[in-house]
Amino acid sequence: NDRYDFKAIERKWQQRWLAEEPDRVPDVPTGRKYYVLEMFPYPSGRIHMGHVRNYTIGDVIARYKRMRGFQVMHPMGWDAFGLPAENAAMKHGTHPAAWTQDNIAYMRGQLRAIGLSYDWRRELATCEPDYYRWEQQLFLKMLKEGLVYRRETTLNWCESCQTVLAREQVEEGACWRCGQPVMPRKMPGWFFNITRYAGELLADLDRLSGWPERVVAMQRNWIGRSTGLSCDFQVAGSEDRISIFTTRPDTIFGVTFMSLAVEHPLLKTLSQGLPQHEAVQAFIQETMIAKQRATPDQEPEKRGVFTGRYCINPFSGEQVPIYAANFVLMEYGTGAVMAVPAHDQRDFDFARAYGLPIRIVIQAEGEPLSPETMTAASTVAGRLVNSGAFSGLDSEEAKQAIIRHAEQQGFGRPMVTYRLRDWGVSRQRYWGAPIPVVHCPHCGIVPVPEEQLPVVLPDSYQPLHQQESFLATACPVCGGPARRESDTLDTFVESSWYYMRYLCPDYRGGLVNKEAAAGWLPVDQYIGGVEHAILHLLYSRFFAKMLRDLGYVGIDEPFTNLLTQGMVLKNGAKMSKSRGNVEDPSILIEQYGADTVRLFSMFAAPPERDLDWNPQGVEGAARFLAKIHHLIALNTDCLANTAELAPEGLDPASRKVYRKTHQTIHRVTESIESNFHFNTAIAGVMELVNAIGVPEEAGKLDSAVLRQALETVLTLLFPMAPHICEELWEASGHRTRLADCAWPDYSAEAAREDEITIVIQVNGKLRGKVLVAEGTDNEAVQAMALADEKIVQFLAGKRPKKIVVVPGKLVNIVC
Ligand code: ANZ
Ligand code: ZN
Repeated sequence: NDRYDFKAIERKWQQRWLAEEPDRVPDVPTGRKYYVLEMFPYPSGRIHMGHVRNYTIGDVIARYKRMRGFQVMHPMGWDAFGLPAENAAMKHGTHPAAWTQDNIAYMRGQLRAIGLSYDWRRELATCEPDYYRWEQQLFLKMLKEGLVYRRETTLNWCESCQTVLAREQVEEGACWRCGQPVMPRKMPGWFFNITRYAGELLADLDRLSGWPERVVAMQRNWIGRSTGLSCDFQVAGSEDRISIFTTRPDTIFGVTFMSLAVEHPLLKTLSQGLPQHEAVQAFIQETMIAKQRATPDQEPEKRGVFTGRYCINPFSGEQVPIYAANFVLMEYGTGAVMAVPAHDQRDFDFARAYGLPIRIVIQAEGEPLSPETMTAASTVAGRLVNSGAFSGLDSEEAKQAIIRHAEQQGFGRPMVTYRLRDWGVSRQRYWGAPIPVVHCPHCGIVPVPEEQLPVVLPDSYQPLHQQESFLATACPVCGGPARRESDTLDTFVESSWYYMRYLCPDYRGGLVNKEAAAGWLPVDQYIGGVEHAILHLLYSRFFAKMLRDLGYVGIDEPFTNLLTQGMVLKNGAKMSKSRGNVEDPSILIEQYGADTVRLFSMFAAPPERDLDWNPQGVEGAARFLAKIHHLIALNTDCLANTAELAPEGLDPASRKVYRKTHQTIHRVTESIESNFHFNTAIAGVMELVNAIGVPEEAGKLDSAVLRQALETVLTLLFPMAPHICEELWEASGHRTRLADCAWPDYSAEAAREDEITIVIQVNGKLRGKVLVAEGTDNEAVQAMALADEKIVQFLAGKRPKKIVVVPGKLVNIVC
């Protein structure tokens, strides 16, 4: 089993594919369509094993579906904007555009070396003005529709660098570059109104039966729907009202104080003229700074300050003190919380810390609760106590009754809130798509006229707010001096619609050609890492719905099926630069060939599982391909022989191979169709190769049977190892490409095992017979014998002492 010359073979086929473009498809499909898409890479410099695995999975599916008669859309491109390009620019003084283009050129070569069957004519890079101009056009349309708006946000600001920092650029509260402390700074920013779609984004999760349940659950959780009551508390001695949102209206008689987010607008004036005012303002300031420094998983110690004012519980008429508190979020509900320390843990902690009263209003069965002895809030359901006319109701009934009462009295209403926030898309960075608006001192915010699109990034790679020549412009409305917007768009915007642009990369009439979209969308199979389970997928779903409503596309959901592939590990640890355990795909391909690398990564684990990279496994895959090469090389004559296969009268050895061939087609097809388990598919082909036997002896088999078996091996293996299979197919005299052949059908008749008669004896005497498939194992034969009607009658409930099975002949039951 010498290694075959994989280099020459792979070079030859890759050159042909490049020249002949066999995988090109039209912008509007002309047959049964299938759209398979892999998450496009960030052009970071080199591809890694995770990419190889992701793209090979997609490629195997694409090649398989083509053989199944589908017209397959299988594109590739580059998610080309983003921070690393700017960092590289700073470090090496190369322009982000040049750095990105160089990386793309290099990585494109790496992808070609894997033998991926893309329609390369559809390749796109999101940093090209020809891509982002359509995004800018859409932005203007969204502006018109109220789907994008501008408001103040708090950002991380480094005073010494005069720049906004991304979360990942803040290290322990300090700027990653100069080490100076980062300060919060209010600035206007642009937001996409994704919350308008919160309800639909949530409801349609039920339709995504082709997605991993885990991903659906993560999305559901992220959207986070809550239902409850919004209710107004009047500030004592004032006309001001505080609206709260609660999911527990049943606890409203247990309110002992009110907590406001530090950003709550009332806090500016609430304590004016009172001795508390200064302390409140200081607390607000402090908390805002601390919030900026906190990492998302840090839960800060609960702190607050009394405002000196009270508000009135509309149900009880009771006055409770108003606090500013650091754990209330302005972005959720109404930014105000009616605090019920007896039944909410955060309120409990706060009440204990500040000596506030705790009043029990829900009593569960069992031991009566007491505020003095409680060590934690009681959050279970029960009966209402101390709750006026509502006392005695159980908590679920009470929720409804209390909402109804508030509605009737006009101080409350049912309310649904979502945890999902509007999508802040402003980035104060250079390497992104410019936001196409102009700020005019007279006319305000003015959209850039469509015929002036794209607003192209200037050549100089400073942040746009520092580039006077970019900023200075004339107002499109009044012609007076105006300033361009200096923010660029979050790169997640580009990746929310790239799968549409692939369909018509040269289309000049808009973001997507409607006919192409109608023909190809939705994506039938999307494949990528689970790290994108939330944001990228949610944003893409939002875009699909929004573009549907804007009349671009006719789909509700972008991705019918989703496969989240597992990680590539080495000795159980994630491959990463910091661990120094990275396998470079290019070196592996150089050493073993693309087919081997592909085969190994498909064989070592099913796609959704983690894959452990091990050298023996790669060697094994290489040996297997070498064996096939050898087997076919020794039997090319047989492949050229066109004699008909006559199943009757085959010699036993040929009959076995004939049967195994059909069984293998069946098994491989099932493994792919049910859940893309290419590992079991490959194992099936390996068994068939074993069944054919030693290559030198294979010639003894019926030649039509051998031909069918060998052709089956090549066909079934083609999606995983396309170069060698195509080469051997051609070498054995075929004129058509293997890629153009149909996936084989199997014959159930041919796959059926021969049946043989097994004699059943009890204590050495013949008592019955069973028919079993040849090759059935002893245990199964024994079970069938014991289940045989005659034997059951004969044994009449007696337990056998011993059972002897003579394979292929008899079962003797001793009792
Ligand atoms: C009173 C109450 C009593 C509450 C009780 C809970 C238990 P979910 O389920 O996550 O939606 N809340 C409301 N707005 C808030 C905000 N902006 N920041 C922090 N907390 C806020 O949570 C809803 C509950 O979280 C609301 O119900 C409110 O506290 C609090 F025994 O109101 B609850
Ligand atoms: Zn103007």
